[in-house]
Amino acid sequence: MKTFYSPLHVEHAPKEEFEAGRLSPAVEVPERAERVRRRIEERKLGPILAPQEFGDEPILRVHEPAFIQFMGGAYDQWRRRYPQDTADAIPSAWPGRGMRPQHGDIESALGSYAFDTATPITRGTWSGARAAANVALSAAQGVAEGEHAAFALTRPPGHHAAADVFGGYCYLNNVAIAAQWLSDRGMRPAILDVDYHHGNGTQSIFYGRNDVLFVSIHADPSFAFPHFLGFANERGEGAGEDFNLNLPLERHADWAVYSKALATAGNRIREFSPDVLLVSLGLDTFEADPISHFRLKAENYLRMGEVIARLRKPTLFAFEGGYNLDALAEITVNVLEGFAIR
Ligand code: FKS
Ligand code: ZN
Repeated sequence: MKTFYSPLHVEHAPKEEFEAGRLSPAVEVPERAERVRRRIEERKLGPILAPQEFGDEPILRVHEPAFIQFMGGAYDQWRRRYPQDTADAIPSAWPGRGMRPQHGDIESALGSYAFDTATPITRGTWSGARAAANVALSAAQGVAEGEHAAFALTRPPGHHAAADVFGGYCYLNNVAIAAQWLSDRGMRPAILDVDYHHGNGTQSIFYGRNDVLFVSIHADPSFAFPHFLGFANERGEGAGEDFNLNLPLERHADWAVYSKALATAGNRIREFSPDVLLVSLGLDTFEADPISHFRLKAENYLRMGEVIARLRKPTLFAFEGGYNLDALAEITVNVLEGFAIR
């Protein structure tokens, strides 16, 4: 299996996020993707390739032009506002109900475009986010040209980012951009999101459409981030009705619980009969993940790969969350090897 990877992600290195009432050390760090890359080399999974540059166009098929323009200049705007400081850009005020989103000033724009305080904009954020989109697009191109599978080692992740919203460590929705690119080339994509957190951004981007299926298995938003989307009764709207499937699980879901949801997801995907499958591959369902509560074990990820392989579709895996640095590389590659063996 080919892996696509760009070193530009290393320059996206948030130091801290505001979480649980305090500034705490960031968990979405460069080391995550670096460890996975090294493991792919060690296990000889296949070549690791640099992405091609796809330009703005495929990004603008998913994201709002004004949002892209803002993201491109946000760090410089922030530095001009706080020249004596080195802190990353984190919003501190939002347009609440009855107020009006504004974008003319860095503080108002941050609050209008962001949905949390965990997603700082640093000097290297924009180049890293764009590189991740190119990594996902390059993997999509590989699959479109006949590869049975490809791994996009995307960092920063993408599934929480909506058309004009960033948050949850995500700036550009890598998987949505790749899915739209494939759809624009005549393919019917299904997206399977296995991250612990609901892919609210991906859901919202495709919510009104029946040409892209979105299926997500995640911690119930009644107790888990992103809190405001991902409930079972969100089934799509208009033409998209019944083309969105949320499978929220209990706090401590283990493989017995998880594998049932995965089978349900698989049934819906088979029924949709896509030309291509995109997997938002979050590894924060692991039993020792520091920010999550599911209880999957390392070998369960081999099974996960096998179950996905049995769908027998050209498959693009895109890296999302997963924060246990000691296990992350092993469990990520387990999914890819489980898929390849099958
Ligand atoms: C819990 C606060 C949670 C933010 C969690 C973000 C999760 C991001 C992710 C992604 F794949 F996007 F990286 N804070 N008290 O894992 O879904
Ligand atoms: Zn997650």
